[in-house]
Amino acid sequence: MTRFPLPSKDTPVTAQIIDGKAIAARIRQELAAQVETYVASGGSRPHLAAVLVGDDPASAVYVRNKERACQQAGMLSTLHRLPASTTQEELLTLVQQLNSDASVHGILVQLPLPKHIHETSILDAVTPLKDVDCFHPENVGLMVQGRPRFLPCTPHGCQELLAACGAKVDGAHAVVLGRSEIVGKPMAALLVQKGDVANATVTIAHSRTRNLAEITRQADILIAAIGKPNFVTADMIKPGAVVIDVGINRLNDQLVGDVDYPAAIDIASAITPVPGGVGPMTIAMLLKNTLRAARLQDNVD
Ligand code: L34
Repeated sequence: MTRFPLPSKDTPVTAQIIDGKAIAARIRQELAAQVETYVASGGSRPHLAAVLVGDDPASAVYVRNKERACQQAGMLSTLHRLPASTTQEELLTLVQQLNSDASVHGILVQLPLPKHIHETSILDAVTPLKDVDCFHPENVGLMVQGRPRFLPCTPHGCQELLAACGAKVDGAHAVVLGRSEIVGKPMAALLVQKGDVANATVTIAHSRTRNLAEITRQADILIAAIGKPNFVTADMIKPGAVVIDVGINRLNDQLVGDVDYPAAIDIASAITPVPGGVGPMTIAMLLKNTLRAARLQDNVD
């Protein structure tokens, strides 16, 4: 009889690497086809207006990636580049101008904004039907109530990655590490909902959580979005867990996630790399929302 070694502490299994770059490329290809079908049937060609204030080099890379992805999917994109010295009033005027421009379907104000600008005031000014980030309180409310107009890009991208790797989310314990408005809070809201890639038991943990490792060790699904390089160490991961690393940190000229990847790879059953994991999915989900925004403005949906 042939005996196969069972996975144990002594025989580490290497995790499945969840290829976000490839999954995002496939989704973008499907979107490109949907755009052509939509335009051929008389719909508007989706148009994203991106606003980049200041000269944060990372933001410039992300916005450039977004623009390129739009164009590759047959969507229009316009970049509004403003100096770091832009006043809140000037930025507000631009947002209002984009709100009333019928040729623009989606508005993206790249974060972070310079410190002298009140972020919430700007984001609240984006008209809800063009809010492709799903940051407006009306859209967050609709999403939390399970009747979304848009889905938030990064959390939705994480959900797509969980679906793609075949993670069993239904009934699982998902621990979301981080409580930001852009990732942690909406991520938890999506995972706890009734539906596909959802129905999880969700814990939100954060910088003030007591006995953090004890909690993360209970996670069947661990979403790391705390913004600290290599924060999640081996002892914080349950063997066989699915680990989604949302962090993008620059450490000694290298991109690293929130998870100590080399250590985690021998413990998790599946894990996203950084780069090439969640980042590309955020962009693919933004494109999805931009097509949806065009449909909303065309009064198709
Ligand atoms: N308004 N601001 C708004 N919406 C967003 O959804 C974002 N976010 C975050 C920062 N500010 C935002 C992004 O777009 C983070 N983020 C983002 C998007 C894309 C990528 C990373 C972060 C990305 O493309 N990452 C690549 C590596 C890029 C590189 O080389 O630096 C990756 O493979 O992870």
